[in-house]
Amino acid sequence: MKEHMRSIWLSMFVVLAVLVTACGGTTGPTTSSSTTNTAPKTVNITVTEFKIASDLTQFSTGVPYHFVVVNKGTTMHEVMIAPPLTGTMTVDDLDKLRLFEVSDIAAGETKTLDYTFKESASLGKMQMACHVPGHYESGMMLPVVIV
Ligand SMILES: [Cu+2]
Repeated sequence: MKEHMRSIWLSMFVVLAVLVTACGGTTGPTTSSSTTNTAPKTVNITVTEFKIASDLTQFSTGVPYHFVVVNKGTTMHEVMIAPPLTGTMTVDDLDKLRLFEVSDIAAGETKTLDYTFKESASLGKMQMACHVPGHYESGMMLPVVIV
């Protein structure tokens, strides 16, 4: 009888121990990996007359990016990611093809935007550009690649 009670207590302890480890094993790693996956990657862009500089020009699809655009120039600028302006294409046409636009960045101002690329683009297909009249023609563009 004494021996029988001991085995019951032992089996209850084993069941309890299994439950505790099962819970700890599933909740722990899941929460920590989800927080690291969603942290966006910061991209620093500087605009001046008449140049766009970015610390990153190759992007990956599915990765969240946090674009920080600083206007270190003396006039209003914008940054658009769109195909190159060619032939008879107008800026209005580009507005329909653009991936995103950070517009009306005043001199000395910083604007931010979060964006995740969905489609890849080889060299020559997409570029960062400022389409304030006359700026693109003066060289305010930077080719980008999306893989
Ligand atoms: Cu500009």
